[in-house]
Amino acid sequence: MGRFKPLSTAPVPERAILVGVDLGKSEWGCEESLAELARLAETDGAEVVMTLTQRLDAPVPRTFIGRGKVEELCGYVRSLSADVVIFDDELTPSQQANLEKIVGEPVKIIDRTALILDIFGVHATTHEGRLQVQLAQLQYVLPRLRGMWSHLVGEQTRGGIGSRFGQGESQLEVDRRLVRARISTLRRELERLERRRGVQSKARWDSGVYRVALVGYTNAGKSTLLNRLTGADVYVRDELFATLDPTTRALELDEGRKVTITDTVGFIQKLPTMLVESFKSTLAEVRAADLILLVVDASDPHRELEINAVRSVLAEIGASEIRCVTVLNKADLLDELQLRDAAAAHPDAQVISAREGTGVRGLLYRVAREAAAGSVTMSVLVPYEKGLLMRMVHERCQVMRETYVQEGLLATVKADARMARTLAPYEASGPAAQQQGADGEKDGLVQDVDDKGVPADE
Ligand SMILES: Nc1nc2c(ncn2[C@@H]2O[C@H](COP(=O)(O)OP(=O)(O)OP(=O)(O)O)[C@@H](O)[C@H]2O)c(=O)[nH]1
Ligand SMILES: [Mg+2]
Repeated sequence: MGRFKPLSTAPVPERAILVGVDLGKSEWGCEESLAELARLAETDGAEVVMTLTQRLDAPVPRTFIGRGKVEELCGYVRSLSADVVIFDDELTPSQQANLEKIVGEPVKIIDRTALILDIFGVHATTHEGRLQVQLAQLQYVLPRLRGMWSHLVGEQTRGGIGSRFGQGESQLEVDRRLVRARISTLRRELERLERRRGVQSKARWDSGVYRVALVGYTNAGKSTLLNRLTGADVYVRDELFATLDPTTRALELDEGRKVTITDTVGFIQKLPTMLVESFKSTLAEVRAADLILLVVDASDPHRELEINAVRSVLAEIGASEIRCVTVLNKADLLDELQLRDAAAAHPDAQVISAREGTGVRGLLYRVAREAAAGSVTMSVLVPYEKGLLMRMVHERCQVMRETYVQEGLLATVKADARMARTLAPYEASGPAAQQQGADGEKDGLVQDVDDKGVPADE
């Protein structure tokens, strides 16, 4: 009977030792950064069994940490039966190889970057997201290729791989070539997808609509806010990098204007450069925004550091010029004094709780104000056959008064710069427009701006 007892399929968490080096340079203390690394490790399904730190002026070239520390590490790996050692900073390929040799198989030596790449691999759900992660993983792997990563490249390389070390130079060269080839294929495929998306968004009726992007440190509550604002159903979890793929939803403001709002990948300190590079198309959503809502977990003790980390990624992706409003989220976790402090540190911020819904109306009002800023008031006469344009007037402008006259829709609107350009050819300066201003209200033709604003012909 016992012979066919099924094996347990529940994954056993890998036992991880975390290693941090305090170089005395970073804004983030070594302890804080390691605490975050521990959360990343747990998100990736590991169990942290110990943390080791060392104070150094500069990393040791051969092994990153000093010789004595390496010995100490080896001791802990044995006594705690660790499966993996995770360094908080990026190791060079040779440091990684040297450490692996000293600590010995089958213990894996990885760094923060590899860990983040692993989490991304699990959380990417769209085709494009997966390709982006794969590209970043292969770029990470290429200089570290010693045989053990080749399974990532595809079936064709599996046969030749024996052990991790001591394989022939030629096989390694073959592997490298395959990885490089795969990298260029992925790049081409991503470019193709990006082009196609560009074409699609040009064709979409809402291109040119005011765009809001939710940006923030991972776990700040971006997806919760999107869900709250639009009734979307984006994955929310108390884990890091819960969301990778961008989700965009339309949102109608009280004054009738439609905006789109996009939730996307969270940022983190020491965000691997190759990830920023590979996620170009995802991050393009941020760059294309008219307004960034920088969502902050106001209850996090590292709030200010997180804001700085987000700002520096924004600068890195060329988005620092975009209008940005800070949103202090999770206000429900703060007491009155803390709330006052947070608001004093960010006097221009909107304070909300995405989970409870408090402050969300104020936030929407703020978005409406931002969207209206820089708008111009103009009178337009849109012919009846321009159905799409009429719809745009209702959904993207604030309509102050409107009259249906013989030639079409005569309206006085507040339009943002983009809409003003679109509407310029239809600007009404003739007597009809002036008439509207003079007696529109009297003749009863002025209609209230209705909520939907969608003409019946669409
Ligand atoms: N108490 C409280 N918790 C919140 C609030 N907003 C979000 N959370 C919680 O914070 C955690 C992270 O929320 P998400 O919305 O997934 O955060 P995110 O910014 O999308 O995170 P990533 O996708 O991982 O970058 C979840 O457990 C949420 O329930 C809030 O206003 N108050
Ligand atoms: Mg999210």
